[in-house]
Amino acid sequence: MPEHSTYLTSLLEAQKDVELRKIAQKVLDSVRISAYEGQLLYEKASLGFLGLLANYVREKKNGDKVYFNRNIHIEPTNICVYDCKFCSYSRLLKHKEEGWELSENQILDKIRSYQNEPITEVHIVGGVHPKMGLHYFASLIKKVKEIRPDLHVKAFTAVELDYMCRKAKVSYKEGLEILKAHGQDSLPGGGAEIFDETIRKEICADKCTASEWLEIHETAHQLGMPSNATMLYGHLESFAHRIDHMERLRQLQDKTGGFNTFIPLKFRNKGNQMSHLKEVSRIEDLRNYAVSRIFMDNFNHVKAYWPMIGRTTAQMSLNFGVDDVDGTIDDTTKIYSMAGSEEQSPALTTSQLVRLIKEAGRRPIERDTVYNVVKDYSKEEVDLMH
Ligand code: V47
Ligand code: SF4
Repeated sequence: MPEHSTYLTSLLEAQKDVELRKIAQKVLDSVRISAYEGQLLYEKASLGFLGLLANYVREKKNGDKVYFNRNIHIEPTNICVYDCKFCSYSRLLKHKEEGWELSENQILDKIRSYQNEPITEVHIVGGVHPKMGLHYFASLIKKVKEIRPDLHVKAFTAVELDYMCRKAKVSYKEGLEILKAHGQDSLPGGGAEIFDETIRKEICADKCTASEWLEIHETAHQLGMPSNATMLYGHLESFAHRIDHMERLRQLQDKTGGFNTFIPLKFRNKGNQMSHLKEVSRIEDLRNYAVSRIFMDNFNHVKAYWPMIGRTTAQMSLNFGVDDVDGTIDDTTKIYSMAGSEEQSPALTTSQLVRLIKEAGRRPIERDTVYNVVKDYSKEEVDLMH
C-alpha cells in the first residue's frame, strides 16, 4: 500500500485550488467523492494531479499488480437489428451479404481448435441477430461446455439479452436462469454506452434503455452471475453525462457488489455514422481513466481494453488508475479494428503481454475471469531493452 503521508505531501503541496485539495484529502481518507466533486476533477484537475490521486487508489486496491487473462473472443455474427450510430461493425439484415454468420459448427470448431491451449475464458458477443435466439444460444453454450468444461463462458451484452428474452417471451430472470443452467457464467459489460436518456436517444435510439441495462445486470448479480460495466466516452456526451453514468453504476454496485470491472471504451470514429466527430486525445483518455478510478470507489478493477485503446496508451494507463489490460484475445475480435483502432489484428502472446506490463514497471498477474490468480509472472525473465 502506498505511504499515505508521501502522497498527501506531494498532492497537497502541488495543489493551490482549495476545492481540489479537499477532494484529495477525501480520497486519501477513503471518503467517497460526490458527483459534483467528480465533475470538478474533469473540469479543473491537471493530468499530474489526477495521475497521482488515481495511482494512490489503484495501489491501495491492487498494489503494483496488473491483471490479464488468456481468452478468446467469438463473434457469432455482425448482423444486427439495431443501427447504433457509433458502430462500424454491424450490418443490417438487408445487407446480409456484407456481414458474417458463423454456424454452430464453425463456433464449436473454433473452441475445439483451442483444445490444448491453456485459455481460461471465452467471450461471446456479437450483433443482435433476429434468428439467433435464447434457446439457440443456450444450446450452443451447453455444447461449448461439453468440449471444454473448464472454460468460463462470459457471454452476451445486456442488449443481446434484452432482445433474446423479449423474443422468447420470458422475463430477464427466466432468460438468465436458462442460460446459467446451460453453462453461462457471467456477462460482459457492453451495451451500456452512456446512460443519459437524451444522448442515448441520439446515438443508439432503439436498443435497450439505461434502466433495462441496469435491471439485467442487477438480475444477473442476484442469480450469482457477475458482470462488467462499460462506458462509451468521447462522442456527444459531456463530463456531467460521464459522471451520471458512473454514479448509476456506483449505486448498483453498492446494492449488489456483482460488478468485477469498469471498462471505459473510447469512441473510435472510422467507418460509422459519427465519423465526423474528432476522437478525443490520449491525454483525455488518461484523464478519464484516472477520474473513473477515483470516482468508482466500490469497483475493485479498472480495465484498459488494449485492442480498442492501443497497447501504448494501455501501458501509460497503468499509472492512471488502470490495473487490468484484458487478455490475449488471439485476433478474434473485429469490433475495434473496423472502427479504426491502431490494433488491426488484435492478438498478443502471453509473453508479449507480460513484457508490455513489465516495461511499464508493474507486476504481471494472469487471472481467471473472477480475478483468482492463475500465475504470477513477476519472476519471469524479460529482456526490456529489445
Ligand atoms: O457496447 C462499438 C463498443 C462495446 C465502437 O466485459 C465501440 O470484458 C468505441 O463491451 N468505438 C462492445 N467503442 C464491447 C464490450 C467489451 C469489450 C471488451 C471486454 C468487455 C468485457 C466488453 O463496444 C459496445 C460499444 O460500447 N463500441 N463501436 C466504436 N466505434
Ligand atoms: Fe448492434 Fe451492438 Fe453495433 Fe449497436 S453496437 S449496432 S447493438 S452490434
